[in-house]
Formats: sequence, structure tokens, C-alpha cells
Amino acid sequence: MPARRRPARPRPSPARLTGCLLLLLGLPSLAVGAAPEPLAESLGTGIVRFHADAAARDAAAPSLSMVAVLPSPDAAPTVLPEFYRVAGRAAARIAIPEGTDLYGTGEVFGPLRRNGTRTVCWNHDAYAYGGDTPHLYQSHPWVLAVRPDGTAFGVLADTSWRTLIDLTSGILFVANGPRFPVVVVDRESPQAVLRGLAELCGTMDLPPLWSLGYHQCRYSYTPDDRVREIAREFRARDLPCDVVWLDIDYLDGNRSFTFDPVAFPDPARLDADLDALGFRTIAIIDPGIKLEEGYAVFDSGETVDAWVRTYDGAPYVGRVWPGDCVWPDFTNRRVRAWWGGLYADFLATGIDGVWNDMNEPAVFNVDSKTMPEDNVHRADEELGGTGPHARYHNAYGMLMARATREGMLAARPDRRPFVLTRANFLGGHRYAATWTGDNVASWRHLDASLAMVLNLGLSGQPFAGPDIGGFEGKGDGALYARWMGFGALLPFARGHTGKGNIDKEPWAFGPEVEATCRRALQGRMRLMPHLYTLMREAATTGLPAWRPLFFADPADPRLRDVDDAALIGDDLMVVVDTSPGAGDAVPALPAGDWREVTRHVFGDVADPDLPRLYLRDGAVLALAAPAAHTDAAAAPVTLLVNPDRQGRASCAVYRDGGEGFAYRDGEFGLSRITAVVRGPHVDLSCRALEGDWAALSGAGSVVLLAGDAEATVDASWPGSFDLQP
Ligand code: NBV
Repeated sequence: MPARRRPARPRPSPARLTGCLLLLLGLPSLAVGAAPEPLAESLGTGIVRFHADAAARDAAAPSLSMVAVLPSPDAAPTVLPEFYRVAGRAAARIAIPEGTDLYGTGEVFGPLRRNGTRTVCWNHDAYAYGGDTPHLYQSHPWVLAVRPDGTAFGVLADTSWRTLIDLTSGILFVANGPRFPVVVVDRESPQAVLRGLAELCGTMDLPPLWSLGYHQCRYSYTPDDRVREIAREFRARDLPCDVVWLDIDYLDGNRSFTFDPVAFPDPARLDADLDALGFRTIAIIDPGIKLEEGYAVFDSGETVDAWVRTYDGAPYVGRVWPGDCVWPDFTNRRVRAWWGGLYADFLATGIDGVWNDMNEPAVFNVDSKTMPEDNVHRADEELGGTGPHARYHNAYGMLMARATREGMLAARPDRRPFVLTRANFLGGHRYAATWTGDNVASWRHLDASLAMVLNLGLSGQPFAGPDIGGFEGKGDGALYARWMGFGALLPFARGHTGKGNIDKEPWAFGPEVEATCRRALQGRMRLMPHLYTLMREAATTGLPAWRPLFFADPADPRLRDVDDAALIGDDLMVVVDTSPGAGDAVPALPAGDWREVTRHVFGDVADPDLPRLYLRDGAVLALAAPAAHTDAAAAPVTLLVNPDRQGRASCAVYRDGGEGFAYRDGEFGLSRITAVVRGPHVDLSCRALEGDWAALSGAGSVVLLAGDAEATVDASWPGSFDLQP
């Protein structure tokens, strides 16, 4: 239970605060009316939902973010929002104690710590975005607040309307829509708050193991022989890679669910060739459906009355890649079922995963770059029923990803779907992984990409990564090598670049850069047991694999704004040089006896473009051999052991079939490896924690990091050995 503390009451009259945000929303300054004490209802331990008043509660639309949460009896509000209206807009303000640091707010460009920022939740195509871009592709009306003493609370504005998150003075949400509930999770640590967010919004599902391998993409590999060539190069050059991607040029005239008959005449054969090399294929599917009679997807969509409508009832028509298009109304279960059904034949050509792009939805021929806010969605009652695009806009991409995922599951019930989506909404991690859109090949973007992934993780989305190397712009070998150095370790690791850009495969910048990429990608494969264990943790608790450094000690103020170092899990720290040149700056280190393990992960050559890795005392890191792809990945062969003062160190390792759902029936093993070091004597025990599989056992080398020198011994585990015979 969190410590009970006196509720921090907001200071009176938030009028001053609203001046600038009214300007942002393009409104004159108007009077602000304060509301009475809000209604509070408990949703679980330390979780309270607030409504402005009974009328607001009765009128509240269903949540598009949260899974069904049942009210619980114990309401103990510790953080009180103040609800009011600003120029007809609904607002909620939450005061923060002095010294509180703010994080989250989803997909945002800039520093990790969000104090002083304004973010507009309005999903938007944001090609080559920068610090001034008001909104990116996704919306997460959620803020994580960490108090000076390391306790934390999170605030969720439960609205899908265009919402400003203003963190210039406390936490302020202003929505261009009806009054909305605010949910506060107040717990003893930021980690516990994230677990609370997962109780509210669910967790991602366990991904297929292959999706944790490295992915290679570009706009576009075409024709099919170029795809084969890319796959062969990876294998010939001994560069680990699991997936090659098909961007829009594989399509016939940009029509979703088709193949260009000239460039991709035989998709099944392409799939067989890629399969033989141990590659998976992921293909892009956009939501804009070409308005063209005779195109099967358009025709069947017409039959089921699938399209989003204008306010006067006609299908909305706008321009995007294929020309004039219509858009499926994913808010409607009948439409989602139709859309999902399109995947059976498509996947049967051998496609393994699906990439949903342009689903903000992006529209070319209008100033707003999206569909009109008065378009009409005929949404399911449980989502809120028929309503304007203004209400469903931010959820459009999420609901597309949901329809895609459900369709993939229906088509292949024995396989874990992998969906990547560009647009998404708070809670959408339940359906898809994400990437940070059309970034730029610059040091600034390299730097920002780390904080972006961390803040997505702090907003419920643990499966994320940037376009490694940058989508827009050329960059150079130095930038590419550095980006791959740490990008290869991110939860979602994909290299990508834009049409007409230079080649950006690991070998494109010459042998030195290629060697760095090989070390980085092999490092990912060595870390795979750790990464898979962490993704399983994300799927069960909501804690992201990559965590901000302050998670190591949330009360240590020195760690609060470090964003060139992070934690992969609890015990592995990664330090990244995010500016050109070989920096050797050491960031503020969390307390503890951290031991450098860089060369054990990346190999013996000192390479300044690779991040530095440190293992916390009390931890074991289990490493695999660097296989070419995850199907060939084996069990741990190296245990790095950094004992604590009592001579103990341990870690958990999760294993299962890597694919399918047998793990739900117990077909997995979660084991704890524990090393106890007493003088020259080392005991390695392995204990089964969960699952039907026997405890992990194996053999290889054990590296003891204690003392001044490392000691490496061949050993098997469980077992005992002496360091000196
Ligand atoms: O499908 C083409 C691109 C894609 O490569 C990129 O990753 C997306 O973010 N897509 C956007 C459309 C056009 C981009 C200029």
C-alpha cells in the first residue's frame, strides 16, 4: 500500500495557466469557472477515478484506453484533480509537489523529463518532425509523476478527443470535447505505477520470438529479387537478421492486399526462398482503400458498407497513395471483422507479420492532413456509439491495428500475430508494436530516439524503436554506426530509410561500419535470453524492457533527467554516446558496484560506436551464442556473475517454444539461476519458478566479475566448481 499522504490541493484559480494554452488552441482568453470537489471511485490499490460531478460521471463515454475495470470498495484519494472549463473546453489540473519530475505523454520528441513541455494529443502524419512539431503519430494522455522521495503517481485523462497536455505548471489536460474522467494511480514507486497502468490498460501479448530479431526495411525493396539479394547479403556477411520488409512498392498500384504482378509475380516463391534463408517477411497495409470498382477490397467493403461517412452520409473520399480513397470505419465490429477476414488469403502467400502505416489516418489533399472532424463513425455501442471523427480520430490507428491483429489470429490461430502500427492510442500496445515514424538522419534524432522509446515505455508501450539510421536524409557512416550500436538493443530493432535515399543496410557505409553493425547485431543475439525474458515481463506486468536510469533508484535526483543511459531490465545498464566523436563521459551512475560487461556482449574489440554495458552487483546475465537468426538461437552458453557483498547473484530466464500459444497451458519455463560465491567456491543453482518445463540447465563459461580481475571457468549448471583447482 502506498503511504497515505495529505492530498496536494491545487492552488486556486488556474486562469493564469490557461492563458498560453488558449493561445495554443487558437482561442481568446475567457473566464474560467472552478468546480466543486470531484467524485472519487476506487478502481484498485492506489487507483482512483475522478469525475467532475455526478452529471459528468453519468454522461461519460466508454473508455477507449482502459480494459474493463471494476470499482473496488476502498477509495482513498491522495492526489485530487481539479476540474473546470476553459472557453467551453473541459480541463483538469493536478498540482504536483515541488521537485516532482514528469514523464510519459507517449510519443514525444525531446528530453526524457517532460516538465515544462506541451504536447497535443492528435494523431498526425509528421514527416521529418522536430522539436516544433505539435503532435506526432500517436496519443497517450498519460503523465507519470515522480516525487522527490521516489514515490510516484500517474494521471490518465480518459478522453480520446484532441487534448493538450500542459506540463508548464503542474499537470493540466484540456480537451476539445466533453468533460472527461481522470484516473490517478498513486503508489510507492514509478515501477508500481506502471503496473497500475497495466491493470487499467492491459499489457501487450507475448510477441513471437522472431519479432525480437533484427528487422531490415526500406522504402522499398523492389522487385522481388532485390528482396532476395538483401536476405542473401545478411547471411553471406554473417549479420544476424530475422525479417525483411515489404514497403508499398510491392503493391499493385498501392492497392492494399495486392501484389504488383510484374515486380512481385510469385509471392509464395519469394516466401519459400526467404524461408530457406531463415527470414520472415512483413508487409505494409495502408487503410486508404482505392475507390475503384472491380478492386476486390473496394467491392467487398462496399458490400458490407465499410466506409467512414461524411456528415451528410456519403462515404468520405480523400487522396492518398492509390489516388481517390475511402477509409474503413474500424470503430465498427462488422467492419473490423470484414477487414480481419481479408488477411486469410493475404497471409497464405507467406507473409508473417503486418505493418499498418498512414493510419492517423493521413490524407494528402486537405490542410488538416486528416479527415474532417465532422465525419461520422458508426461505432459499436460499447465504444460509445455513432459519433464524430473528432471523438474517434485518435483511436483510428489503434482500432485498425486491433482489426488486423484479430484477423491474423482468426486466420492463423496457432501463431502469435505481429503487427506494427504508426498511429496508436493509450492502450493500443495490446494490439501492436510501434516505431517512431519518419525521423531524420541527424545526431539530434539519434539522441532523441532513446528518450522517445523510454517515454513510450513509460506510457504503456514497451515494444518500440526508431528507424535506425534515419528515414529522411542521408547521414553518414559515423551516425549510422552509432545508431545501430544501441538501436540494435532496443525492443524493436529495425533499420529503415525513405524512397530515393541512399542505401542504409549495415554494409552500405563500408567495412568498418559493417563490422560495428555485426558486433551490435551479434550482441543483440547474445542478449536474446535476457530480452525475451524482459518482453515476457512486459507481457505480464507492463514494465518495459528499456527503463529510464532513475528506475535504479527513484529517490536519487541525479538520475532523473539522464537520457543517454538506460536500464535494460533491472540489472543491465546501457550508456550511449549520443553526440559525434568518441565521447567517454560517464553519466551519473546509480549506487552499486556496477561492472562493465561491454566486451562480453559485443566481443573483444574496443569499438567506440558501441554503447557501454554494466551489470549491477547481485545480478547474473545469461548470454546466448550469436546465431544468424532467432530460430537458430540456443540456450544460454555464458553466465556473467557479479556477486553482491554476500557473494550472491541471480537472474530469471524465460523460455518457451518462441511461437504459438502453448505457453498459456504451461509449456514454458521461468527459471531462476543463482550463483553463490564463497572464496574460491562457486555454487550455481537453477530453480523452476513458473511453467511446466524443468529448471534451466546448461553448460558453457561462467565469468566471475568480482574482485580486481575477472575469472572465467568452463562449467555446467546447476553445479559447483572451484575457481582455483
Ligand atoms: O510506405 C512508405 C512510407 C514508409 O516507408 C514510412 O515508414 C512511413 O512512415 N510511408 C510513411 C509513407 C510515405 C512517407 C513519405
